Amino acid sequence: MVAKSNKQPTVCVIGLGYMGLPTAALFATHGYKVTGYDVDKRKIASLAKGEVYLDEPGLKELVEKSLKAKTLTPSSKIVQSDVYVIAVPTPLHETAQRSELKFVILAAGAIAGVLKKGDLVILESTVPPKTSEKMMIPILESSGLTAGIDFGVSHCPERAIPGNTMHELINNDRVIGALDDASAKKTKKLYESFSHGHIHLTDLTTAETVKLMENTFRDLNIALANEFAKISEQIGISVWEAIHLANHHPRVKILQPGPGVGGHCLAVDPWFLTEDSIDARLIRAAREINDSMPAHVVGHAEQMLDGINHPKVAILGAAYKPNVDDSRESPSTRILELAKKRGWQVGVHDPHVIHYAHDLIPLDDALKGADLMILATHHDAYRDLTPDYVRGLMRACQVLDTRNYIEPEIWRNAGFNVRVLGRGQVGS
Ligand code: SAJ
Repeated sequence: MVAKSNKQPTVCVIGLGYMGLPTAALFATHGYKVTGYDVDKRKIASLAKGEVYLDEPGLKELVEKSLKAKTLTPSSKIVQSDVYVIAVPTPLHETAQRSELKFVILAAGAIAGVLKKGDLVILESTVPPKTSEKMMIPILESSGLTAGIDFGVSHCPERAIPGNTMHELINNDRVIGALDDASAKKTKKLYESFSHGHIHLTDLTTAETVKLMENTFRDLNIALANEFAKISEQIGISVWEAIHLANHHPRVKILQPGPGVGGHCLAVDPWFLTEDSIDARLIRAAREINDSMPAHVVGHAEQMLDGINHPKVAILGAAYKPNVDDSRESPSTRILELAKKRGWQVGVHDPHVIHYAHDLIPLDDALKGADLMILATHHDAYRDLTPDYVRGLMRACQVLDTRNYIEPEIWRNAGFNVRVLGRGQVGS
């Protein structure tokens, strides 16, 4: 049984990344004293100066407010608190299609060092089923305390979409998996402080699985759209029009094809769900289809560049989706690597991304002398690109649109060779 107290518990959020910082700021503006911990000292130093390093609508204001009110304290060490919220990355393993849980292990180990009776540990990071029960609780119990008797444990996976994080954190329903009723009650009370969504209670392992199922559902639906795109190219129709028409059926909601699925979630979570399963053929096939899309795009590019000596390609967009600064698992990176492998000169531009594994250059430099412009990410900033402007910079006037973003007829009438992914009738 977790000890009862009327005092507002203090909260320590471990990991101030895409979800940790927004969550810390929400607790800190809804009645809790929060310590925000991160291993990255630069993040802590930025926050201490009042600088917010994430580009999420509404986040800056909340962080500034809580820093000013001193309800959020950035810290380079885990401070003893009543509640610990683990929001660390859970990436794919470097060498296998399975989870890398070292950051959760480190966080749980550090918490075990300061854990006391009556505390609550909430895992927010996305993890494979049974991680809380089989991995996290034993580490926490190395403190000498017993889960469910001395301290509470719950899993409250975040379900907000990057680019609209604050709105979704506040308004989406929440699923809380808890070890026991006391943990469930305490966790619900915490999240109710800022959440307008319904809070659904379940056990730890179900909550872990629900989160993975949600992202797998989306990944699978996008794989279907991508397979439809490839088939439509062969048939000679536009997949975009076909999907639009099919979606008028009351029970059909096909997602959009594209150059592949990026980001830290959809490209990763289905592997977490299947890592110990022998019965997951469909999920694995969907992952493979989505992972095949960058090569499919480069195949189109290869045909369009046929006969051009020392081709130069401009890739527009390094982020994994429009209007965000996140390039993790971005299909653009894979397109870039495959293009370089073919010996093409490549210039990449992105108006939002700041930290990228490759060079980013100004738009004009990327387009200057290029033989093909690949629109990889449909940022709003690219809306204003006109054929007249682009023609003045490029060597060969060719566009490959992977997002059905441009008006092909306008560009064709201006003398461009245009291909749109999934549009079979158009082409070279
Ligand atoms: N994409 C397509 N076609 C589509 C939709 C998306 O190709 O029709 C691509 C995007 O371009 C991008 C990738 O999929 O490369 C993922 O983007 P996304 O916007 O679908 O999702 P994420 O990864 O930004 O956020 C997802 C969300 N999950 C679901 O919608 C089920 C979010 O709610 C989760 O909180 C997040 O994963 C997470 O953190 O798990």
